[in-house]
Amino acid sequence: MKLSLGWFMAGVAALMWMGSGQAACRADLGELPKGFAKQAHAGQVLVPAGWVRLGTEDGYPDERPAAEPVHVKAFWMDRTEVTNAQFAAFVKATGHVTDAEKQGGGAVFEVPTPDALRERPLAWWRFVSGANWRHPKGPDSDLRGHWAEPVVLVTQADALAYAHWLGRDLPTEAEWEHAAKAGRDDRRLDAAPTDPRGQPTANYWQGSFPLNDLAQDGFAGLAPVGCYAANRWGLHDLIGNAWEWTRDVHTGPHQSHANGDPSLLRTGLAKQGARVVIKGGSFLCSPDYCVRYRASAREAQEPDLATSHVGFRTVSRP
Ligand SMILES: [Ca+2]
Repeated sequence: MKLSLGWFMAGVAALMWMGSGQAACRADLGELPKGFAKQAHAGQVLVPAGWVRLGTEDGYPDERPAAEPVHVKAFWMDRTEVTNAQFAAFVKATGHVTDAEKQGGGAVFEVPTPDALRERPLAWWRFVSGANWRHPKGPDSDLRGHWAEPVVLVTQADALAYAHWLGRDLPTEAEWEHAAKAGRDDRRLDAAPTDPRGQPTANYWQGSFPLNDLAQDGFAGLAPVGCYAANRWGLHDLIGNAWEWTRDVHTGPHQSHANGDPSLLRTGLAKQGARVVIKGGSFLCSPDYCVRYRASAREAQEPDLATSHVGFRTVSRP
């Protein structure tokens, strides 16, 4: 087999990266978790009950104020983001047709030209006809070699359909943030995820966004799940890689005294026009633009818009 120079250099970069002290990346083709779709908690770990202070004083306005700690009951959570292989098994079993397939496409990140960047805001996003979870960059792309990456181009409804198929749910924001903080309440939670030598410990964007992704973390774009060390509760990639859907409506900043709009909470899910909370940041979050590779960070997302940087993981409650 003839290998191009590009492939060779990519291999050298990957070896250097794996030799840098991070957990070696599982280079499998998307193995399903042991007992998948048969055992109740396949692929999950038990997140212990505990108290978590939601939000921070050091982040964006909608992360403030850091509230009084809330108690979260124990629950099971997927060890990693749901992969393309897992989602494919769901689609095969149920015939589920995703929203992006019904809508004819989704929002896809593309590195813009400098000219495009000058001509329109958010020039790095484009609605690509034919983009969906099977064809994440458009009709000419497919999942070969990407089965172990998080499924993306899925809406909140798609994510809930998958979760319900397994008898599970999406996490609430409090559950998600409790799992990501894992009992910590220190200022390092608000810093870019790096080891003491400054090496990235999650998949985000190093370099100047959106033109130059240096991929010092080993990946430009999505990484296979589980490439980076787990947190102290055994959970991988809560920070970075793909944003993750929660089931919570975004009602504004953490202000326990705010009146808000109670109707948003009617079903616990999105009403027409409401946005929902996504957590964790993605491979696109950079220190110079979207500093959301942090447990407290949150974003309000249209629940019915499929994009190439939002995936999910599921939870089970006892
Ligand atoms: Ca990266």
